[in-house]
Amino acid sequence: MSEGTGFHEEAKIVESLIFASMKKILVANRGEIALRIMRSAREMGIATVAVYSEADRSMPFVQYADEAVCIGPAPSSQSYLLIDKIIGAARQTGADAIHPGYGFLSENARFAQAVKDAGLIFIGPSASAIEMMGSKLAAKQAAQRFGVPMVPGTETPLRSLEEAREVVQKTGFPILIKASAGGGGKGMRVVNAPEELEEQIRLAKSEAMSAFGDDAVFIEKYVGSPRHIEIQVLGDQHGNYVYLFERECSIQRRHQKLIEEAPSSCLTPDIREAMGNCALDVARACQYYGAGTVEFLVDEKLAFYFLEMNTRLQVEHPVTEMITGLDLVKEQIRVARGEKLSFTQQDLKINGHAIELRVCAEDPANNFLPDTGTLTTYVRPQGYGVRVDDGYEQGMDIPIYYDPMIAKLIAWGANREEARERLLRAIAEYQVKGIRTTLPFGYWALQQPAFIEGAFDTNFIGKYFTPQSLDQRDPEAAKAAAILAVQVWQEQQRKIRQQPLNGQPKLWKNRKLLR
Ligand code: MV4
Repeated sequence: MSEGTGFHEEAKIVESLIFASMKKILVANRGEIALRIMRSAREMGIATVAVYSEADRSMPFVQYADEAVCIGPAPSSQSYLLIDKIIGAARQTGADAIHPGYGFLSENARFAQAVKDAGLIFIGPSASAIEMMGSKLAAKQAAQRFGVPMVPGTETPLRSLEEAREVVQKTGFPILIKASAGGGGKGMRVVNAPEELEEQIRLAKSEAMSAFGDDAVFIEKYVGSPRHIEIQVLGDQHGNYVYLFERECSIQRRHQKLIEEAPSSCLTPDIREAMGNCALDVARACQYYGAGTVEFLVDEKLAFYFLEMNTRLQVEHPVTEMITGLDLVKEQIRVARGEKLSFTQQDLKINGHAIELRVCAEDPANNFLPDTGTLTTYVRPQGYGVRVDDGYEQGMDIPIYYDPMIAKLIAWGANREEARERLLRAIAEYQVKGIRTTLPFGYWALQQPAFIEGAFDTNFIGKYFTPQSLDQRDPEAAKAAAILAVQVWQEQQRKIRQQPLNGQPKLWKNRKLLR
């Protein structure tokens, strides 16, 4: 054995003594993200456990896992949200860590703590960081201590109508009333005039109380046509941090993102760096570790304001992976094991451009109404720069119990235009029959002049999209198709005329053309 190999072996032994051992990960999630996590674990030589509901028995993520445990009936309140059942499954299978994915229990501080108390590793931030960022007011107070820019408004729970009137004196109308326990657009109310203020505060507080069991609300000046840009951050348990640039997420409908891209077409290197450093300040403020996302609003003048921090791996993380070359799930696992980040900010650079379309079982022609049924045809696009993260196979039913997202289609390109053209090509090659999806919406959106120019904000869909948008073909494409049709017809006529006039016409020769 060479000296080098010997050293490597020793290093491995030392590593196993220093770092928490992680031989088996339970994935407390379903669908595409469960598969996504298991694939990275497998590459790292870590075994995987799936937990699944009775509705998910035959799902690919259950097949893929090394072991699988049924944790209850289809409704998530009786399966994927049951902390005790999930920790029980980890004990039963001898898993030493739990990855929560996104949604479900991923941002539940009690779950993170319960996992830790059971002697297991939670692959995510500490329970205290989740809790702090779960309170939008606590998050704003922490960010304020680091001088992170925020929308003018309040950073403490609104105590009286008088206080509200004073704040509004300074901000002017319109304002937003937001629930501290809300987030992601939940529990937000716009107030346009002073006479609405009292009533809207009352409604906001009672709504927040019944939705979250916490009636704390605060005021922010309403930013009219913002862009939604978020910064991906990564921290280890030794106080090292990096930001992995931004994701542009402005193309959304009712707080449901539909198209995300990295990098944003509107940021300059200076603003990108300033936002990145602010995001790291927010992460430091709650001693964050693992992967997290800091959300900002960006106005027309490119002024940016901290909104909130998401303490989970996000749906749209692949666009960041495509432009940085990192595997975010592997990084999460390494950090959870106690390893130090193996790179610094200087090592990171943006390589090309990536755009993601969420493929949801929704009918874009009918107000994006969720559609259920059987995937009678399901053929994925392939080729250079195309990535499909999905969780179903042809012939499967899409259950009604869970999120309607069935796949994420991601295209990478050397630049934004190549990524856009590649995503269009991939959408055209994606064959889905049996359920309606957001694929036609994506095909439309990517061809809009505002999208091509990168000149859009969170009002993109409201401003440009109507159900008729999906019928209207590109006029140029329609013209080209008409010309081609005439040419084909003329060619056929010419061949028909060439047939012998008497005797049996040799139609078989032109069978394909004449049919
Ligand atoms: C705002 C805003 C305008 N002004 N705050 C919605 C999600 C939540 N994270 C915060 N949200 C907003 N906060 C102020 N002061 C507009 C939104 C908003 C929005 C933000 C990001 C992406 C899409 C959005 C759609 C509508 C409203």
